[in-house]
Amino acid sequence: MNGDQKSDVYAQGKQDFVQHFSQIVRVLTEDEMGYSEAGDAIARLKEVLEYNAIGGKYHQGLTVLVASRELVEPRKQDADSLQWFVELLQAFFLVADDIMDSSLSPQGQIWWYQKPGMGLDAINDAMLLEACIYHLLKLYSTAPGLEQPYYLDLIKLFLQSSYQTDIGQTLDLITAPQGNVGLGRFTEKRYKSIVKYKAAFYSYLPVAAAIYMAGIDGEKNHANAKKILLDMGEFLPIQDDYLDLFGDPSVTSKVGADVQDNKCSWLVVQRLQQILKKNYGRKEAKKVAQVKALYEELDLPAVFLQYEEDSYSHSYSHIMGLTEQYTAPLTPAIFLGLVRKIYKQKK
Ligand code: GPP
Ligand code: MG
Ligand code: MG
Ligand code: MG
Repeated sequence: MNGDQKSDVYAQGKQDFVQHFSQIVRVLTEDEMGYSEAGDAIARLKEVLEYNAIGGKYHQGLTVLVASRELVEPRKQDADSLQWFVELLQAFFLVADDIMDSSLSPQGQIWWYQKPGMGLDAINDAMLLEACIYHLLKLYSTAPGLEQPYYLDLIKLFLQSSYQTDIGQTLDLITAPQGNVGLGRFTEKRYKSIVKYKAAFYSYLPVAAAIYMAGIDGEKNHANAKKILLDMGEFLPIQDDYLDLFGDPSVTSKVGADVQDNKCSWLVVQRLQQILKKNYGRKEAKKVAQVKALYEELDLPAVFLQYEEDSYSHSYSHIMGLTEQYTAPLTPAIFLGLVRKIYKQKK
């Protein structure tokens, strides 16, 4: 399938997809949990859904559609609804992510959390969006004629994907502490872990959902899909990091702030590596000085001192812990002497 054909499949599905949204809202708003007093909350939920789940690229939702078409066509109504479940998860992550990242909005647009008078209430709205997924799964799984064997698999899949994405968001946030710049954190290894958890597993979700819906059994299919998608899933966040600084806000509909937010972006990781590649392993004193300056900027001397400290205490307690097992002539003194000699050496 070439790129044009592929985007056609996405474009063709989009209209039906958007049209089906009203049904999702209807199902959610008609079900007032039997409590008419909850009406005001349901009205708020409708507003949250319409503001946050509509207007994006629907990439995740349409991927469910495209993947289901390639597999066995499941029951139409089910497939249509399910595509929206992944979009609801996306909407939940977006609302929460914008709060945590203090995202700036482009001209003429405001994010949900920025609405006047909103404040921290937006946190609850994000939670509502997430709860809708499981609420809908429950409603659909018990609706007469719609009971399907794969609902439990889907619940597990959504829970697992959310957990992994949450872990990824945690890594993303703790690697970008506010007001505490430390370029040393921005390693390729850390970057890979962040994107693996926050985005790569997430890109497996729509395809896995389609596989379950199509009733295709087997660990092997899931394992294969996961392998391919985890690899591919690394690209999207890299593109997102690039566009954060170099994208045109009128096209991307967002204003980047990764630099201001101290984020472990692909760009900073690349830049640090570039400096090393240019200067490392060269004889010129200037290049050596560049490497040293970078190391200082990365705070590596402090990293070393901390390592020395930790390693010393580790060896020390290890030796002391084993004391009882020693028999002469192998006394702890031999090891302690050695430990004291090698640590804190100045040459
Ligand atoms: C957040 O990264 C990305 C995720 C949590 C993956 C789930 C999908 C979403 C689109 C939220 P980010 O903070 O760099 O995203 P953005 O640049 O869109 O704020
Ligand atoms: Mg963000
Ligand atoms: Mg973020
Ligand atoms: Mg980003």
